[in-house]
Amino acid sequence: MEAVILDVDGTLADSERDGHRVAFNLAFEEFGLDHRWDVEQYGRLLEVTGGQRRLHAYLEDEGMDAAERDELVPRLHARKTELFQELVAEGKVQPRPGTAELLDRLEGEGVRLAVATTGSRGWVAPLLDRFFGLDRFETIVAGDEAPARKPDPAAYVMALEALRLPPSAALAVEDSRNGLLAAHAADLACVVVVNDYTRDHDLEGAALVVDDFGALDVATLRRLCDSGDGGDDDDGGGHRPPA
Ligand code: XBP
Ligand code: MG
Repeated sequence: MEAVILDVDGTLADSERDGHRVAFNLAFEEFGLDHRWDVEQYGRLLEVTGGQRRLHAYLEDEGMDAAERDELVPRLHARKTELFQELVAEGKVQPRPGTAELLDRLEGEGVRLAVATTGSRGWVAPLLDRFFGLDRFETIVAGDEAPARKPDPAAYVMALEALRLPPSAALAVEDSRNGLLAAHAADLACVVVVNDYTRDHDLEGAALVVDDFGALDVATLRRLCDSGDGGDDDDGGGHRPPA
């Protein structure tokens, strides 16, 4: 294992319930809209990755036509991104326990670090810099750069290209089914660290599912990455979920 590629929302950062969800609600309020996403409803809305896509899906369900959504969503989402950054700066969003320690241990053993997230670069870079220091990630692929969002593999494929590594030399760390599917579609083995929103997801095919980062050490990650056969799908082995 030469590199670990980490997801952000729900994985490196406990960012959804008290971060993005609150930022969306504050943006709705500022725009004079009476929508409010409660914790349980937001868990369902997370099935749609990407904040703008999530807003489009929700507002379409609420009966807003495409023309009005096309005008509103970019503005609403841009403000939401600013509000989310303010929440991060106020300490309302924290790294998940054990993440900084794991990154230290990985670096200590010469493992290269990268990020592949659906989130917007506008908040991704400042959050990673605040929590971990930006320069420790050799490459960061955010939702803006990837042509498609998870479960599409684009972010992971781009991260592997930037690392100049085959999927067999890297391991993905995710929190959700969409993230696991994206990693597998990029032929990466994937460890899932679940959270309250993703504990009940179908995580079939994950190399390992754990409740927190305390259960992860470099030797375990190395074993899980190196146990695959390069993801050769023909024999049904490797990193892809069982057929
Ligand atoms: C999670 C997402 C993101 C965040 C909101 O991304 O789907 O859309 O919910 O961020 P990941 P934006 O788990 O891949 O990090 O509003 O910037 O999209
Ligand atoms: Mg995630």
